[in-house]
Parts: sequence; structure tokens; C-alpha cells
Amino acid sequence: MASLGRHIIVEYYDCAPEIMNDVVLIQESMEGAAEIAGATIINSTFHHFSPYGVSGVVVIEESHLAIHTWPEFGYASVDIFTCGEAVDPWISYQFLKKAFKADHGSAVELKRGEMALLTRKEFDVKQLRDDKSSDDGSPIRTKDIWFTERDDKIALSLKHDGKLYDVQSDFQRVEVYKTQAYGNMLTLDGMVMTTEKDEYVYHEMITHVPLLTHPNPKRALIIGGGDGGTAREMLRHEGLDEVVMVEIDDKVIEACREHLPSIASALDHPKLNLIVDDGIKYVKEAASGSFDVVVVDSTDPVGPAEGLFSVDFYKEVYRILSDDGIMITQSESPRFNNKVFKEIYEVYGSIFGKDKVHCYLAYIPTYPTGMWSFSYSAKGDAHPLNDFNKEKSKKFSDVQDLSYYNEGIHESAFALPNFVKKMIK
Ligand code: SPD
Repeated sequence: MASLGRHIIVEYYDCAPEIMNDVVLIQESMEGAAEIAGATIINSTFHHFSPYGVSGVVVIEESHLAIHTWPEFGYASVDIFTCGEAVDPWISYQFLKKAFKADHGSAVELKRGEMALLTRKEFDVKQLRDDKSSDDGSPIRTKDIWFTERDDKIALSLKHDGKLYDVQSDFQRVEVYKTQAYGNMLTLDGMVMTTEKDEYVYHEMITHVPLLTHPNPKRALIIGGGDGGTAREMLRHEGLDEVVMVEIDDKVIEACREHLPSIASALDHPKLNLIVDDGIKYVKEAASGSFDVVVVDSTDPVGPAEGLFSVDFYKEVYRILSDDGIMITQSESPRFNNKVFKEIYEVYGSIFGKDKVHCYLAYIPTYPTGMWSFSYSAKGDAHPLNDFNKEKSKKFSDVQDLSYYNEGIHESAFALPNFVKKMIK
């Protein structure tokens, strides 16, 4: 061989799109392609991008295999670089063509490091050594798979050990990942909805703020909330006679019952009336003044939740609230979703009156930017700070052994940074 290595640049066309979007399968295939060609794997790192696309690299003792996929075109670009004689990259080529169900592929081979142009240099090997060998001298093998939620400017990545649930429902892609840092995580259409380890922030804040300021809440309605976290928190309030929850997608409920049982733990509670239906339709048909608290626990304003961000829907929510009723919604990130954030507050202000609408914040590490907002809109005079009883709130938090909400958090959550205040004005 007159060169240090062989590099083949590969194109796979008309591959199965669902394979091109399956990060776990692609990682296994790339590792399989390395192994079958006789390579020794040291590390592999793969990312799935939201909503689709995978990138990854398998580092081998003999160099690397790398991939980028475009599921929407059924296309994968791969490069395989091997040094020495022992590993044949064309074996990997054939293996991947089959694994990706590619209709056809093409590849060119380049010789890398032309021996005739190289001269050997002397250097101190010890100083450059980064010894990551195990006791028997073989390299330590590590594996990284990443889920990434991103827009074109910001991304959040979480390392995971694979998917536990993956179903395309009638409404959206429902997935549960086994993340290494945040436990099992529910995503809808590639967006993080909740994780076992930080869900309590969102669910305690969306629930206890209204229920501890309303004078005497008896009936509550949750629109969305299929994971069950909001219902679980609401049902801690013994004064409530009934909680109605209307979730459009039974696959969300199924995924959470199976894989996020600590969040879904109250879905069979006797006071919970769980309805699988369209929340917009339910609100339209509900009697005027029939709920003291309405919580809109929606996804982001794309896909099935789009209608939950419309003026008409909120006018209907206003109608079904009792005279001193309170509506709470998750109102996105003021930093990440600033356009939607502003629109939301304009709409609520126009329906409830500007001085009846308040924004509060909480810190949720797995949501874009970590800064998340909730809106509090009162039909009557209930004020989130003036009508809040510190003692009662402290006692509730202590007795229930809550993880985030307490009387201090309740007050401070309404203190807004100036840039957020300006956006609401
Ligand atoms: N981008 C995240 C928005 C998530 C809002 N809903 C979460 C549902 C948890 N019950």
C-alpha cells in the first residue's frame, strides 16, 4: 500500500426514511459496519435532530466512520476512513447499503497520506500520549447517543440510552427516551414535554399557584396534560370535588402510564374524570361558569396544540370560568419563543383585561433556555399575590412535601426581569 489510509466517500439514495431518522438503529448499523470490516471501536457519538436527521461518528482504532442523514430525501452521506491493511472499508459500504435499505449507492475511494510525499519525524511519544487503555491494554469503548431539540439558532442535547416508546399517533410523534441525566423523557414531535427528574417544577407551578389563591376552588379543568403530572398535583387539594382532564391523544396517556409511572400516578384517581377528546370542542360545549380553575397544559403552538393558542378558544375558556375563576396556561419561554410569548399576553389582556393578567416564571432545565413562563388570568378579582395566604401556602408545601413550590417561590415567581416586563407591556 502506497498510502497511510483509504477514505471512501459514500452516497446512499432512496433509503427507508424512517431508518434515516432512527438514531439508535443508525448507531447500531454504523457500529456493525465497523465490526464486520474488522475494525476496533473506541467510541461512538450520535445525535438525533428535531424534527428529523441524524449525525454521528464511530471512532475506530483504524480511524473513523461518519454519517449525516436527510430522512426527508431518504439520503445518507457517509465517509469511512481506514488506516492500514486490516480493515476493508468496502465491506462496511455493502453492509450499510443493506442496513439502510438503500435503493442505490455510489462511492469514490481516495488514498490518504501518499507515502511518496511523507517523511518520518522524530518526536517525544510520552508527552503526547493520552492513555485511555484498560488494564489489558485494549482501548476503552464508550458510547454516546444524543437527543437534540433545536431551532436554527439554539439547541439542547440530552444523552440517552435509547427509546422506550415510539409511536406515530393520529396527532403527533410520541416518544419516550431513557435519558442519562433526567430519567425517562416524553417528547412530542421531537419537543421535550416532561422528564422524570425535573417535571415537578412545571407541574407544581402550573397547579398550586392558582389553587392556593382561588378563595374556594371546587371544580377544575385541565386541557391537555396527558402525562398526568398536572392532575397528580391538583388532586393533592382535598377541597376539590372534581378534576376533569381532556387529552386529545390517548397515545400520550399510554406512553406515560407505561414509562413515566411516577408522573401518571393519579390517572386512576376517583375524583379525576379523564376524557380522551378534543379540548377545544369540550370547552365549546361546556356550561358557562362551570369551572373555578382551568389549566391549559398544552404542548408548544405547533401541531395539535395550535388551536389552543387562538383568541376564540380563550374567549370560550373565559365563558366557562365561574365569576371568581382563574385560568392558567403555560406561556412558553420569553427568550426562546418571544413572538408567541408577546402574542399570548396581548390575547389574554384583550379578553380578561390587562390588569387581570399576570406572568410568572420557573426554571425548567430541559425546556429551551431553562426559563419558562406561566400566565395567570383572573375573571374576577383574585390576585396572585394580594390574595395569597403565606401561612396556608407554607403549610401546604410542607405537608405535601413538595419539591419546588413554597410560599417564597410563589411570591418571587411574579418578580419579572425588565426585558420580560417590556415584552408584556
Ligand atoms: N417546550 C415545552 C413545552 C411543554 C409544555 N407542556 C408540557 C406538558 C407537561 N405536562
